[in-house]
Amino acid sequence: MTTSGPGPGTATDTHCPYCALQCGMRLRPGAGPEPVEVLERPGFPVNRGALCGKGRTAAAVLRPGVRLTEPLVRDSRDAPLRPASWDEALDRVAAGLMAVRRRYGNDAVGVFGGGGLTNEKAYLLGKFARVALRTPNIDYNGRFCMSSAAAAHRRAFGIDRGLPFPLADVAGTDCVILVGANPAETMPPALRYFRELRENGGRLIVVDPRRTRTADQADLHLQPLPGTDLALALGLLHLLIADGRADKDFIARRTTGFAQARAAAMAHWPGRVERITGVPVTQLAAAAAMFGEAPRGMVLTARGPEQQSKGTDTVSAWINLCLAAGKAGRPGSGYGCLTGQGNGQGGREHGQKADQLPGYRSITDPAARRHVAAVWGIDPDDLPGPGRSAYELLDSLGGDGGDGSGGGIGGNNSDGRVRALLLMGSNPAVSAPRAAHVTERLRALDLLAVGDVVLSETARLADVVLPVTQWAEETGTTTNLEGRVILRRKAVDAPEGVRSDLAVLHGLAARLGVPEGFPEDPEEVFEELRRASAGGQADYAGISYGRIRAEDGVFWPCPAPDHPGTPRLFLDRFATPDGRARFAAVTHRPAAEEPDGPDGDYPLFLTTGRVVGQYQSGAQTRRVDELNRSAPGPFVEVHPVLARRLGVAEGELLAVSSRRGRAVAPARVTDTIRPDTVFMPFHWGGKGRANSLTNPALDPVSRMPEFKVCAVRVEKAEASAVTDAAS
Ligand SMILES: Nc1nc2c(c(=O)[nH]1)N[C@H]1C(S)=C(S)[C@@H](COP(=O)(O)OP(=O)(O)OC[C@H]3O[C@@H](n4cnc5c(=O)[nH]c(N)nc54)[C@H](O)[C@@H]3O)O[C@H]1N2
Ligand SMILES: Nc1nc2c(c(=O)[nH]1)N[C@H]1C(S)=C(S)[C@@H](COP(=O)(O)OP(=O)(O)OC[C@H]3O[C@@H](n4cnc5c(=O)[nH]c(N)nc54)[C@H](O)[C@@H]3O)O[C@H]1N2
Ligand code: SF4
Ligand SMILES: [Mo]
Repeated sequence: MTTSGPGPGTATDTHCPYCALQCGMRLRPGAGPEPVEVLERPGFPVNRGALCGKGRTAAAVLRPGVRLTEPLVRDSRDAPLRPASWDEALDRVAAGLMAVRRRYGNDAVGVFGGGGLTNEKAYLLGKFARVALRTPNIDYNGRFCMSSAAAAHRRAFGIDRGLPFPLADVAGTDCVILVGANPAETMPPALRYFRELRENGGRLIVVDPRRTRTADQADLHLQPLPGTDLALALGLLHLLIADGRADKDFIARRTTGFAQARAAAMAHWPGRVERITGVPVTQLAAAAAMFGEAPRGMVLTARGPEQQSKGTDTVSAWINLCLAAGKAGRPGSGYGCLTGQGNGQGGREHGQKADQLPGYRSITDPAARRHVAAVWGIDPDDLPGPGRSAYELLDSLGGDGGDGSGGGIGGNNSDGRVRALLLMGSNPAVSAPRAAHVTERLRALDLLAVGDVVLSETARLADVVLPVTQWAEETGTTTNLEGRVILRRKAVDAPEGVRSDLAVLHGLAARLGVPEGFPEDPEEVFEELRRASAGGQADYAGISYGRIRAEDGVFWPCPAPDHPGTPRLFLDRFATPDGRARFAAVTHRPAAEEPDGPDGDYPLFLTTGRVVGQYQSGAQTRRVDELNRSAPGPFVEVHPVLARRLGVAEGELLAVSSRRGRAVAPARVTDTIRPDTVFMPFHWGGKGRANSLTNPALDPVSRMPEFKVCAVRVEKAEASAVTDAAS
């Protein structure tokens, strides 16, 4: 169980710290300012040596001048952060958590995690919340990312794994519909498979309100209004059935619920769908024919259709289309979701989600509670129940304010508010919806403790900042978008003064009176995770560090050491009790907030997303010069027709206002976007923060906020407007 670094001069095979592709890379001790140099690792099958700019420059964030190297504490609310010893910092956090628990009850403390954390960290964080803090209130940023696709997956297939097949299978199918996904910017090395698909004679259909660099490569680009994917999918299903292309044999043998789904689709005839989506009937018919005629096919969704207040139903509608076409549970066919964060898949399996226990078990299932409690050595009755979802948790922070929509927790915390928060691996002051409100809530806490590698916008608000080790400085597993469990390996020692997240949890648990059960060694944590996951849906029991090293990763479920792992799911049966996939009878509904007409206060759609040069809240990538040169700051994409109406030229400042706030950023004039819609990337805080505008309307099933649709007003801003924009 060694986690120490390799000898001098040796190269270490590991993986990128950023997105869910988890590209393989090789690190060599660096000769320049960076402690390691990033090299290609052609042998890793997913990216085959290719890296995007973020991966290539990831070592820049390891530099001492860029990252945190000592704990910081604040002596009072208004005092500045100052350096402190680890003992002082951990004592402060433990005392603050204990004080709140004593005064208000266990459920007045909360934990917020991240989908970038390794499986070991995510697992131990969930255990820390339930065993050391005994609070139900833990959730994570994956709620903003994966939750709608996860809910729809489980509804249809009984299990949630982003891709039920290796990504390389994309190259060998006949037709792919890529819905609200822009891999040209978000996963560049994955584009290879879409290119190969077309070289092999397959077709690519892209659904996106913007003609992205991904859409440029498509055979057909459908450009719907934001928030109308549900109607679009129903319209395609309608046409597929009307054209006699439904696979009756597959439907009869392998599915249930078709009659109801069919009835719902029949109410979405092409003319109606054209009116809702803005996609012409001819294009709808072309797409339905292309997909229906293809012998094999896939639908892949990403955040476009998922980050909606109806994201779960929307994904269900796309799954319905696959099922009706007989394109699921067969080699070369299926529905998949392109998971986002580095460990977006594993992060949702091991218990940092409010309603889950390790192994993708439900926290309300008595058998699951018994199993996990036995591994943890506690009484099942002492395990808390489900807590609040991410936005509801953030909204409930602090002694007063918030919408108080949370609810569902007991204890003696009569007003149900969370007054102390431990946060690891997220930067919600930039990335949460309605971010000005969330920032105010974070400020209202009795204690905010943040573990991070850099001083993020959220860490700046903290009472205690804990500087932690990064990808190249530690060992741990992640699970990529294919469900492949892989090993990040330590390549270099961290600077003195920095500790691992696992060591932080170990130190805090000991101070909270739980000295056992929180090991600092990642492999020891993984061994426990294997046992906790055994028999669950995401079964890792047969996976070990040794096997991952030998096999370039192992696909879960893998219930035993001699089990080969499961690259392809559902070929014989779906993971439902009767083995059949379930259609969902879903119907279209409008977004929670729509433009209020040409003369209204908020006449335009705003949608948000990403650019290739920055990652998420930008906490890491905004510290890398090369990336800042390629993506220097926020912008507002506007169509030339709209720009003319606003009297604004390229580069001039625009003020964008919604019912929640205001943001100011330069115009980027382009005919690749619909004239009724503007787009902002969300990678920056300050005046150009897109999330000052976004709507925290939640999907009723997944509790996913509607990042992709809200109503705004756009005006030319005077330079003076910059100073009074929301900060
Ligand atoms: N460079 C970079 N790469 C990343 C990340 C990053 O921050 N930067 N983040 C990683 C993470 S965590 C994630 S989740 C993934 C996200 O990966 P993607 O989902 O590919 O990224 P987004 O840009 O959020 O959204 C994709 C597309 O959805 C479109 N869209 C907007 N509204 C709608 C709509 O209503 N319907 C449809 N059909 N489409 C719509 C947008 O125009 C955008 O082009 O990327 C991962 N990779
Ligand atoms: N408007 C809009 N908002 C969005 C989205 C959108 O499309 N539009 N997308 C949403 C999505 S899909 C996502 S995933 C979220 C992501 O948004 P965030 O949750 O803010 O994600 P990151 O910016 O990756 O923040 C991760 C933080 O953890 C730190 N960190 C990195 N590794 C570690 C580690 O090992 N340990 C610890 N303790 N810290 C670490 C990083 O430095 C960084 O500060 O944003 C959501 N917000
Ligand atoms: S595509 Fe994702 S995993 Fe690959 S190098 Fe870029 S950020 Fe890293
Ligand atoms: Mo994400």
